[in-house]
Amino acid sequence: MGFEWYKEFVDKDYKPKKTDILVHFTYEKVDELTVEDAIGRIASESSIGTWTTLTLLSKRIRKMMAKVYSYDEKNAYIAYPLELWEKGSIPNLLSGIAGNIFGMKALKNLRLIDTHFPKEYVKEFKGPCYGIDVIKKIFKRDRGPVTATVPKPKIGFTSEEHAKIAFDLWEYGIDCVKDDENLASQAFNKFDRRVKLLAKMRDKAEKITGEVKEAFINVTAPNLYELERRIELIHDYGFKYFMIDIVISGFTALQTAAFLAHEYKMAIHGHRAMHAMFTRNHLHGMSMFFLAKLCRLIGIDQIHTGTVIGKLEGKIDEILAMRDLLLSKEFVSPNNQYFNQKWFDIKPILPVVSGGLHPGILPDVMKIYETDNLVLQVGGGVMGHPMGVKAGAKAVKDAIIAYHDGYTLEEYAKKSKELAEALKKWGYTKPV
Ligand code: CAP
Ligand code: MG
Repeated sequence: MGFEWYKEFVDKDYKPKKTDILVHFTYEKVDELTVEDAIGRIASESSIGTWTTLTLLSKRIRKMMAKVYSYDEKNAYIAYPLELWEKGSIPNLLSGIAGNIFGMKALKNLRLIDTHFPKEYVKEFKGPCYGIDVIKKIFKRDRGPVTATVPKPKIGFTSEEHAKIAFDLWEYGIDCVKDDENLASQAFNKFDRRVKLLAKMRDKAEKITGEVKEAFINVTAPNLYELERRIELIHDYGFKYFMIDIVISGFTALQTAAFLAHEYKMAIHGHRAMHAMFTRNHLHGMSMFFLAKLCRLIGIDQIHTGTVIGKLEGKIDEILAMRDLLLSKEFVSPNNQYFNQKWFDIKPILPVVSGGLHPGILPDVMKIYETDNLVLQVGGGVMGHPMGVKAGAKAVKDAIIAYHDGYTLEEYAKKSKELAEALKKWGYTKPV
C-alpha cells in the first residue's frame, strides 16, 4: 500500500556496525505477504516504525532504524543501532526485540533465537559476583559439582520440618538445601522463620561435618521492597547465596537482585520456572539459549539448563551449547547455529542440572556435560530414598564419588548400602 514503508527496513547491502546489537529471528509469515513485507515489519515494529509512513521523521531518527541485513524464507538477521537502547537495561532491550512483534498479524510464528552483544553493550553490566568461583570461594573446594536438594513434597513442610530436613541433608553430604520454585512465605513456612531456623541448622551441620553448608532460599517476592528485605535478611544470617525465580520475577527484579548481590557479595541461584511457556515451542517464543545468555550478562551465578535425560524437556545440542556459552571466556558457536560472543569481564557461570535426577543416572548426566563445573540438584531422587533422607543424601554423594573414582555404580554399591538401595528402587530409569 502507498502508506507503508516496511521495505525501507530491509537492506541486504547493509553492513552491521561493530556497535550494532544483532538479533537472529526465525519466522513464519502469513501467506498473503511477501518475505520482505513480513521481515520489514519485524525490524520496523521493534525499532522506530509503525504501520504507516510518518509526517515527523528527522534524519537523526532515521539513523536509528533497525535493518534486516540477511534473510531467507525462515531466518531474519536484524542489526539494531546501539543508540536505540537504554544502556544497562534488559527490560528496555526486551521491550523492543521481544515485544509487540510477537503479536503481529503478519506472522504466524516468530522465535528469538540469539543476540550478539557488542563490547559497548556488555561493558554496562557487571555480571555475577562469583560465577564458577563459588566452588572455590564459597565451598572452599577445588572441584565440583556442587550438590543441592529440594525438600519434597515441594510445598507443605513447616519451617521447623524444613530446617530439620535441611540438617539431615547437610549432615549426610549435600552442599545446599534449595527452596522449590513455588516456596516463598506461605503461612505454614514463613520466610523469616525459615531463614532463621536454616541458619541455626547450618551452623550445627558445619560444626559436625567441617564443611561449608549453603542454602538457595527463594527471595521471589510480591514487590521490590520485600525482595530487597529478603535478600538482606538472608545476608544478615550469614548465607552467601539467595535464589530467585528469574522469569516469574521479571527483569527489573532480576537486575535489582543482581545489584544487591554485588552490594552484599552474594551469589544468585536462578530458577527458570515459567520459561517453558515461551521456550519449548521451537516455532514461537524465545530460545532458552538466549535466556541463559541474559542471565550471565545480568549477573546470575548459576542457572538451570536442563538434564537431557530427566523429566523436563531440553535438546542435547542446545543444552551443550548453553554449557559452553555459560562456561567460556569467548563462546564460539558450533556450526554457526548461534552468534559467537566475547564475554570480556563477565565471569563464567555454572549450569544447574535438575529435574528427575536420582543416583542411578548421575554418571550419565555428568558424562553428557563433561565438566565438574556444575550444580546437580536432586530432589525426589533423595527425598524418595527407601532408607530415608539421610541415606538419599549419602547415595547421591556416593554416586558422584564412584563416577570421579572410575567405579561403576554396581561396583561402588558393594560398599554403599545407600547407593545399593537407590539402585534397587530406581535402577537407571530416566523419568518422564
Ligand atoms: C526438580 C525441581 C526443579 C526442576 C526445574 C522440580 O525436582 O525442583 O524445579 O528441576 O526444572 O520442582 O521439578 P526433582 P529445570 O529433582 O524432584 O525432579 O531444572 O529444567 O528448570
Ligand atoms: Mg522445583
